[in-house]
Amino acid sequence: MENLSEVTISQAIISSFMEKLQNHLENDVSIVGGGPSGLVAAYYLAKEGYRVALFERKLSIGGGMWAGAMFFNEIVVQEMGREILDEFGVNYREFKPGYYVADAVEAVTTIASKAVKAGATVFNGVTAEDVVLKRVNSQYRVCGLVINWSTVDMAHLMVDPLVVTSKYVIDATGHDATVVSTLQRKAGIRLDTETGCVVGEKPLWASVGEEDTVKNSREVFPGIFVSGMAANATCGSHRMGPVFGGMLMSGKKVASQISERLKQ
Ligand code: 48F
Repeated sequence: MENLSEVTISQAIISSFMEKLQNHLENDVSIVGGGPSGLVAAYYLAKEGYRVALFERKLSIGGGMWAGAMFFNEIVVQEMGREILDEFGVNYREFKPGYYVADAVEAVTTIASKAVKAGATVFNGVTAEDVVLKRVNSQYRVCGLVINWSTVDMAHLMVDPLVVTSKYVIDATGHDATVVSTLQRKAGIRLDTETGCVVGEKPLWASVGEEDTVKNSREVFPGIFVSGMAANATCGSHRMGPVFGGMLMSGKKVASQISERLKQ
């Protein structure tokens, strides 16, 4: 029998996690939300060599993609987005012309694995509770995230958070658009939307929702981009239900927009 030291096991975990966290106190891109759009964005940005941290408040990443629809764990991807399934190596089959189905568990695990192997670091069980806002060249700009253990919030404990800085932040938090919703409540903040605030999502309309989720994936305040369902909630478009091409394309689009900025 091997003589295992319990203390060494603990030391390994603590020192390795601390190193990971220290390495991500200053990021090129901090992504909030590990659903499909956040994971895809993480993959493309990490692949280009940027320092990317993804914060997910739940224990598991994958967001709304795990369960397909009503726990029928299959996802539908239309023509838009098929190239991303190909690029990630997710298997799918054609159900009818233009409608492809994939196993939801394979889709999540493959996309997540590719993102992590490309170099993105995932911090699960961590909630982004606010943003860091600074005046840069006489303009306010989001410069990072205020983070805390999700368990602190769940237990209603008063524990001060930590802060990570970031050149860009992506709100990929799904229907609730939690990061920009928090930002818009601050005095003097006006988002780049029709109302200056989070407009709110409209009822389900698959084709319009899907097109808009890509269109609306953009910077809505200096330093912060929205992607996926958070983009439609922020800009006031429709939800789309269990079709995922738009989510995947949205993550790719914000990654490319941010990459262009980082190169400037
Ligand atoms: O909702 P979600 O999967 O986001 P998405 O990428 O994809 C939407 C689809 O899954 C589906 C849909 C497509 O037909 O409409 O809903 O837009 O994942 C969002 C993730 O963000 C996490 C949340 O737990 C979920 O896993 N999240 C939300 N707020 C925070 C957060 C926060 N403040 N801090 C950290 N994580």
